[in-house]
Amino acid sequence: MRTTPWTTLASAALLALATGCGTEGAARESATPPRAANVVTVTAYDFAFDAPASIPAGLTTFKLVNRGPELHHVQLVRIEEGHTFQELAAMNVEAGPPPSWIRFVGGPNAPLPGAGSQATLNLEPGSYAILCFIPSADGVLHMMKGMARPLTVTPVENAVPAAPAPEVRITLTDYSYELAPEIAAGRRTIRVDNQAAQPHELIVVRLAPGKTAQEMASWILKMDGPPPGAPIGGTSFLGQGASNDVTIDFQPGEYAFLCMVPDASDGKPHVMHGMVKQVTVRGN
Ligand SMILES: [Cu+2]
Repeated sequence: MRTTPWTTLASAALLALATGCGTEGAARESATPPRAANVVTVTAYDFAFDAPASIPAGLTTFKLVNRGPELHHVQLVRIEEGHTFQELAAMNVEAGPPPSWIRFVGGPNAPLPGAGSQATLNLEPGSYAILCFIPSADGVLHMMKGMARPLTVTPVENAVPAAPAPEVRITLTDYSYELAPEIAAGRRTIRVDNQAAQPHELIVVRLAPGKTAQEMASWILKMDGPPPGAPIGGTSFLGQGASNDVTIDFQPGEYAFLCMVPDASDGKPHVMHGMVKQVTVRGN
């Protein structure tokens, strides 16, 4: 039986990103979520999350603050009825594909240590987990070191039903990023929709001067030498039909979008299936 780990490759690459020399321009943690979303701050430490145990349903902005020094992200997972957080926490996540009773609903992807990132999504009531799939240098995933905690989303009346129209849309497919319109410099909210059969993520990397997305893609697979860019957020794994709005401060320059989700058929990260895109952000 083929085993397709659902975290390892993605996470190993992010680990190396954290330890390489960063470039300027990491996303700044700051205000103004779109409209009246409930704001939930999740603080990541080595190795724990500080987060509420229970939050109301509806439009929610997750603000990740990484107190590091290692790299962390927030992976929100919805647990279907009949299953529990304890069941999920006890699984060996590297031993095979994800169980059928969880759904990847995103969350803010990794910023540099010391920085922040954010993602907004519409949460339905139910049982969730907050996880970090990123490993330490010893190869052990942070979720196995304590970065896994349950989150209960409680029903509320008059939950904010949906986010306002985004400025930019990114559609995830097997295996590409469809971006429209182009991103202009400034603080932008991007709706990331996964319409593909497989889960995908959006790692946003601000490229160092003169570096390309292809160089980033090559580097992320080998992690040899300093990284040609710095992570500034994005969304963690999104299952089919899932959607996140990410808000990022873009300076003019070159950016890379990458997906390191292991492929359902061959286990290789999606970047090896061509899921990498270079994006130019122009000044106004
Ligand atoms: Cu992908």
